[in-house]
Amino acid sequence: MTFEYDDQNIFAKILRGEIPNQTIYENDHALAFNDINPQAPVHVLVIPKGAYVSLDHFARDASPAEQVGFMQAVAEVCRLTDVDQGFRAIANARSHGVQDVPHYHLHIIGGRQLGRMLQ
Ligand code: D5M
Repeated sequence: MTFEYDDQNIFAKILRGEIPNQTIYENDHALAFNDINPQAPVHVLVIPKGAYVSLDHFARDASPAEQVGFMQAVAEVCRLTDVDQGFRAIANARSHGVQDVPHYHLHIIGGRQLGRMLQ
């Protein structure tokens, strides 16, 4: 698998400051911001600052520091938002996964009772 990163994707533009975002948390390696089309009271996207297309790209090629920084951002999002009663984390990948934005992002969705996804 080769990963080709399109630096004109919308999250690359957010990282470059070309498009505004509602930031929840930021560190050296990751940015977390509100989804523009929220599916629940809490719907935050956590993205790495590096140029990774998808979860498998990030897991394969990101450095340990980037991976730790990303997971620290996930922890901070969970601390800063109302997900004490639970949440769902979703990473869509490529066409079968219905990924619209080709920069790896983890959806953190919560703040209400969610439906069962898998039977
Ligand atoms: O989901 C991509 C997600 O990205 C989708 O839930 C909308 C969100 N999105 C798109 N543009 C923006 C901006 N500008 N700000 C915040 N959120 C945005 P996917 O997993 O790729 O299908």
